[in-house]
Amino acid sequence: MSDRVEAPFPDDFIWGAATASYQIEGAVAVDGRGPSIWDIFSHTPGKTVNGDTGDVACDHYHRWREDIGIMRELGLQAYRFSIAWPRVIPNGRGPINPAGLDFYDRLVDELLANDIQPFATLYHWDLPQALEDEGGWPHRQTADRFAEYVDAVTRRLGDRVTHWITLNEPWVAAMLGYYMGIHAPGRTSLADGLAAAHTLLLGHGQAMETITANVPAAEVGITLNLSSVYPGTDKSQDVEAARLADGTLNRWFLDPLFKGSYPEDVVRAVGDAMPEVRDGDLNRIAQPVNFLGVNYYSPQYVVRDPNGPLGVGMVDREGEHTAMGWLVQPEGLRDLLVRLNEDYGPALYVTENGAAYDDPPPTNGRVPDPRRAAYIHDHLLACDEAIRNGVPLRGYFCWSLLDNFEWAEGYSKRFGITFVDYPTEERTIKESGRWYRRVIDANGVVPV
Ligand code: IFM
Repeated sequence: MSDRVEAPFPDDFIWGAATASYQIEGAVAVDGRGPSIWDIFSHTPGKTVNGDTGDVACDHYHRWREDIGIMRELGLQAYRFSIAWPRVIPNGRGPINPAGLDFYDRLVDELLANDIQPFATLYHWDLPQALEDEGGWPHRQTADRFAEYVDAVTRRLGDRVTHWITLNEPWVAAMLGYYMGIHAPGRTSLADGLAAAHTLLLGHGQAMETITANVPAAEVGITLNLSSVYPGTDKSQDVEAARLADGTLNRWFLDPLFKGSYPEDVVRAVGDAMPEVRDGDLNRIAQPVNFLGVNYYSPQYVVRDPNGPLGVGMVDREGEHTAMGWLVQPEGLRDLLVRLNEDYGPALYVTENGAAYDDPPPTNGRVPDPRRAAYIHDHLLACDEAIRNGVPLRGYFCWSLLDNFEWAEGYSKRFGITFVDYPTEERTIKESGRWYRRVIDANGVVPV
């Protein structure tokens, strides 16, 4: 019996799921991989919940065939994964490690043999530690090192991978890593955070040039963590605070990428912490992309708070929250997609969306996770609304294919549509995954 379709999606819409190298691969010292900032950070006492590290993670480095089998069972049309820079250039500069590239070569071949389109992300936060020792992302030359690495990867895989994402969530890499200190490498300077963000954007621009030279037919984009930012009250000071918060989270990246300038209001607010921007940088950053990747989880409600960063504070709202404590609000995704189309206009993919919940372990091969299925269901209806409002949304990737290493939260938070029993590495597709398969088969939203 075929499903009742609540919202049909366009015929060429792409359905996928996403992961990232350090979160799933494990095998951190295998086949010549060098250490990344996350190896060092996660091994530093007190930095992750339970002292968890990515040493083994989902052992995807050894179980990738089985994981492609799961993708097939889910009916995925595309798989977004990231490539680990320290596998490819273990010291961040200098010789390429062929064994590191071989791993992704095999993965891509097997994906294609199974009719699953690879979407490769080139940087999902695992900077080689050797480059952090030279100054890390705040150091301008790191963009050159990134372009060298991108050159090596795209020469090897560019004959088969057509969709490339330069960076995942540069806001998180820069701000949580260099300003708030809660992600690797754990620095706590606003100036370092902003300098890191600028080098990341510059690296994106240089990578765009490299990829288009090596793979002229490639579709290339960048993925940002974006949100709809609303004032917590209608007081003018909170409306202003929300505008500034939108500036630091969204416009700080969107404006340079799509308008070739940093937003003036935020430039004023950060004052002396503003990084050096050289002539030509913004032109390089603003080269046209083929698409923008949107990672959306939750909206933000903002008030003026004299003690918060730049005078901004967050407030919470009543309603459903995930295990991360994040408010569930699908309208935030609809508003965001509509706004991106109105203000910037690129083709869009939702490259991440999903939820952590405290799932029970499998019983008789089943993991009931109705709240996750409901979360994805409601966010897909929000995507449908956006499409009906003229938004050029091309695809949706749920986060995540597998439960995995959730950064500072370690293994305590499960985002997968597939359950991973870490002691045995056994995988079980959750009920949300079985439901997602029905969505893909129907090419539209079906009841949970
Ligand atoms: O797990 C992360 C992912 O690496 C980047 N985007 C958000 C996810 C959930 O926190």
